[in-house]
Parts: sequence; C-alpha cells; structure tokens
Amino acid sequence: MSTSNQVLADWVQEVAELTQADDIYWCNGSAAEDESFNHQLLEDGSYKRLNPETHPNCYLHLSDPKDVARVEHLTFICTQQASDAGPNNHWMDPQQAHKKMDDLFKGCMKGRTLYVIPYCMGPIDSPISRCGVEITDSAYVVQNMRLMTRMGDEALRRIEREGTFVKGLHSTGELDPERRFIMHFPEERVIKSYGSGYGGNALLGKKCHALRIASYQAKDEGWLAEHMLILGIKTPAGKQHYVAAAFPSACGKTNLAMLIPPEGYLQDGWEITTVGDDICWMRPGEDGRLWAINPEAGFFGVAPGTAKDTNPNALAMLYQDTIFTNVAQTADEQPWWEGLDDRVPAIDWQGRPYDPANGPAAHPNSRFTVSAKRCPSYSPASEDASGVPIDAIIFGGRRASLVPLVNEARNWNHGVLMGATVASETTAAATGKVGVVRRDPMAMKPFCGYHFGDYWGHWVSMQEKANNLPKVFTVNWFRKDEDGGFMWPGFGENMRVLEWIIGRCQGTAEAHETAIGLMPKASDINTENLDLDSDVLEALLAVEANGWQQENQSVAEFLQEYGDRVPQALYDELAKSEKNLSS
Ligand code: GTP
Ligand code: SPV
Ligand code: MN
Repeated sequence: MSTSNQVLADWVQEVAELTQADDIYWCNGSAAEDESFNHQLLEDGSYKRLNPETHPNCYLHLSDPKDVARVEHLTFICTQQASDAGPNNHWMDPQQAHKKMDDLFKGCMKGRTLYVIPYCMGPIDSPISRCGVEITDSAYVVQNMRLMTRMGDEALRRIEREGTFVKGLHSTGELDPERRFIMHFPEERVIKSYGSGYGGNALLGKKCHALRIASYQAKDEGWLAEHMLILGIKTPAGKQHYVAAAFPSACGKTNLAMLIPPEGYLQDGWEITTVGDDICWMRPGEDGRLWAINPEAGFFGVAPGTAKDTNPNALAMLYQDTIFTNVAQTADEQPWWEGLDDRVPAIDWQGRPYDPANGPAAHPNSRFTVSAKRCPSYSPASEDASGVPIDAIIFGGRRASLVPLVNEARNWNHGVLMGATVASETTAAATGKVGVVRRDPMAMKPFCGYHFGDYWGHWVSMQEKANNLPKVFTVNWFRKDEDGGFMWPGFGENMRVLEWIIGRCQGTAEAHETAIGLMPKASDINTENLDLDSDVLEALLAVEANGWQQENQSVAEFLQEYGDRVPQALYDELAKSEKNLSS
C-alpha cells in the first residue's frame, strides 16, 4: 500500500482484482519517472522519437485510426434521476452503467501494469483546486497527465490531507468502437472510461473531471466550471485585466489565449498573457468578483492551423518536451501539419507515405501536449492560489452569417441568455459531421454534467452570490462573405475587439444600444494599420432585423426543449430583444 488514505488504497486494490493487472505502479511525478516512461513508450513502439536536433525530447504517437476524437454519442451522465442529466446528455441508470463498465473492465489488464496517477487540478496550494486519481493501463495517458496536471507525490499528499478525490478508471481496452463508453457518475464523483486512448476520452482530469464532474459539484457549491480560456490584458497605463472566453472545441480558445497584439499595440505597451486555454474554474470572492484558476498545467492543443503568422506563441512552445499525436512528419522526422508551412510532408498521420489522395497529412484533430510553462506568454499569475479576478466573460462560436463581430449584454441575465443560445458549426474535435450549426450553450454542450435548465438557473443565481460580476460579451471571428472567405482577419487582430471590451469594462469605450445588445460603431474600433474595407467592418457590426427575428424564434424553440427548468429570466430577456426588433 502506497498511501495512508484507506479509501484510495482499497479502491486501487479492488480495481486491481477486477482488471487482474499484473502489476501496480504509483506515479510519483519525478523527472526520473518521466524519463523511464518515455523509454518504455519508445521501446514498445507507442512513441516515435522526432528529430532530436530540431525537436529535442519530442515524441510522436499515432493513435488507432478509429480513435481520433471525443465520442459524444458514447458519453453518458449517470444520475439517479434521468431528468437530472437533462436533454443535453445521454443518460444511463447508474446501476446498469456500473455493471456494463465492470463487465468490460473484468480481466482487461491481464498481462499489463495498472498505473495509479494522483493529480491536482489547479495550483497545489489553491483552495479552489480539486484532486483526483486516475487509474489507467496506458503509459501514453500517464505521460499526457504528467504534462496536463500537477501529478504525483504532491497531489497524493493533498489527497491524504483532504481525504477527498474524484475516482477515474480508464482502460484502452481493445480500442473497439463497439466496446467504448465514457461514463460519469457525478453524484458519486466517479468516472469510468473504456475503449479509447484519445484526448478527452482518456485524460480523465480534463473534460471528465474538470468539466463534467466539476460542473455538477460547482452547482452544489456555488461556483462555475467552464470550457473557457483565461487571458491577461495589461493596458498601456499598466492596469491588469483578466478575461475568460468560452468557444466550442476547435473554435479559437488556444489562439485567443496566446494572442500577440498587432505592432502598434505592442509599441503602445499593451501586453497579453496566458493563464489557460481550455478550462476555467471561477468562484465569487469576498470582493464580489469572480476569481478564476486554470485547473490544468498544460495545453492539449489543435495542431493544424498553428503557424508563425496565426499563433507564434503556440508554435514557439513546440520545439522541445512535447508529445505530438496524429500529426504528419517531414522527411527529416520533424512534426508537420496543414497550415504550418509550405514544406511537403513525407509520412502521414497513419504512418503511410504521404499521398494527397488519402486526405490531409495530419489528422484535423491532431494535437500537441505541452507544459503551460513552455508558453512564451505564460502568466505567472496562473500559479496564484487565489486565482485571477475576471473583468469580462466572452462567448463565441463559428457563425458564417448574422452574428456580429462583438456585442455586449444589456445585463447579467441577458449575458446568460446570450451564452445559453450560442450556436456554432461542429468541428473535428468530436467524431461526427463537421460544419453543422448546432446550439452549444456556453460551449458546454458536450461537457455539462447536468440539466442545461438547471445550469442556466445556476448562472442566473450567481447574481445573488457575487455583486460585482464581469460584463458579458459575444464575439464572432468567423463571418464569411459570398465567396466563402473570412470577413474579419482574426488572430492577432482580435486585439482590436479586446481593446473595445476592456474599454467597456473601464467605462471609457462608447457603445450604442441596438435591439440585440450594446455594440460599437465602426468608428469605436481601432482600425489603425488594419487592412479592412470600412464597409466590411460596417457589415460585421450590423444588426439584420429580419435575421434576428428568425434567430429569436429558433432560440425560443430551443429553450422550450429544456422545459420548466429554464429560468424565467431568460424568457424575459428574449422578450425584450423581440420587442426591440419589432419596434
Ligand atoms: P479545443 O482545444 O478543441 O477546445 O479548441 P480551441 O477552442 O482551443 O481551438 P483552437 O484555438 O485550437 O482553434 C482551432 C481552429 O480555429 C484552428 O483551425 C484555427 O486556425 C482557427 N482559428 C482560431 N482563431 C481564429 C480566428 O481568429 N480567425 C479564424 N478565421 N480562425 C481562427
Ligand atoms: C475539446 O474537444 O474541447 C478539447 C480536446 O479540448 S479533448 O481533450 O479531446 O476533449
Ligand atoms: Mn476544449
């Protein structure tokens, strides 16, 4: 037994018996352990060493070609009452789900080692952080968890002090899509995942714990667990602000979190720092503001599109100590993906000689795993036990039409309505069709561990818990013209929108009241050195009354799908917008 926590010791024993693992190994988080896992993964062929000259200590892992993304159709929330999971989740009776999973886990680790990974989500000394233990039979998962969380002895000591932790059981199983399930038991704080070794399906600290289980727990305890990046903005006057932004998977969180402002902004003294790129835990502080931590310690970021001109900070992280999953390789064994540069890859993400006839060289959901500390814009405030105070919350998605570049909520409840009804085109981050517009409330459609009606009610209720809440905005970087081109340049130029948002928070930027919220006029956006036609900017900031009337009709239908658990405040705000539009 390697722990003084009896519940943990008993659980590990029980799982070892169920899975019939040959060995049990407790991860301690040391550098020597890291090295020995890398060695083992190279030996057994799970890793390929990338060019040590250009990419020291970087490894390539190619997953099973049928195991390349999250599987929302195989992901379940198992609450006692089906109604508590809500129409936004697949539900299974907890008893039945446990039985199903335990049958799959029976004997699945015969001949294999069971790894115990104690981890802490958030700074080890933060009262906002929460711990978990993942049991897995995948050394690749161990190495990802090492980068993505604070794992090992320090986390175990905290678990022993606190006595509580989330239990996550994982096996890659046979990687058979027919024998693959990601089950959550939020009432028991338990996760069981079988049959996938990929990303959010297998790194249980991430989506399973930090979003699905944590969102459920946060509702009971009065805080928020969100699919949001956190970034710091320092103004030329030296004022430090923090912004949290929720965009659906593969819709720009990593990019915005690491934004490098345009030249003129840098000269003026603006500074952007990165606290997190995917998950944000926020709770009301004594000052009535929301204080946020990034529960993660690393980035599991989308590789395709990452380049010198789009996200130089991200690219700079990836030259050492990085795990690449499902990217392509150049002839000299450097990692490569679409959008990186104009070299032609030699080998594709399935290890075949590259042939354009086989589709993209890197899988569209190929990813890098890297420590957050390697990011040039990494903020030291990420380690603050108290978190950072949030000034603005931003919601966004991919909308080719209608939704303007930026819009400010009239008030908190209107902000909750805007977040609750964000729609976005689906991406390769989950299996299924890409490019279909669906509502993705707060970017949490795949990740909310309970009924959306209750979740929106919880958001509305934050007003009673904190009297100095952030201002709320929506943005849309993805409007397209008739030729299918993006109308807004995006990436670093998004700074111009952030400047307006910060100006609104400080009370210095102008806004005019529209039917759908408070918006800048084109002249309120800084366009110095921006290569954009003024009529394009006008179009990006226009409110199309007819389109919004239809949108609101669709929003009303959407809310009705969630029945009487939807807070009345959302209908009231929707009615206001409808009245504005018809007057
Ligand atoms: P997850 O890790 O899946 O939660 O995703 P994410 O939200 O962090 O996504 P990420 O920042 O990696 O964005 C993925 C895709 O969005 C890439 O193809 C980017 O090139 C594209 N993207 C990001 N920002 C912009 C932008 O401002 N404009 C445009 N046009 N594309 C963008
Ligand atoms: C997402 O899909 O939102 C991700 C990647 O951040 S994964 O960890 O696979 O869920
Ligand atoms: Mn994500």
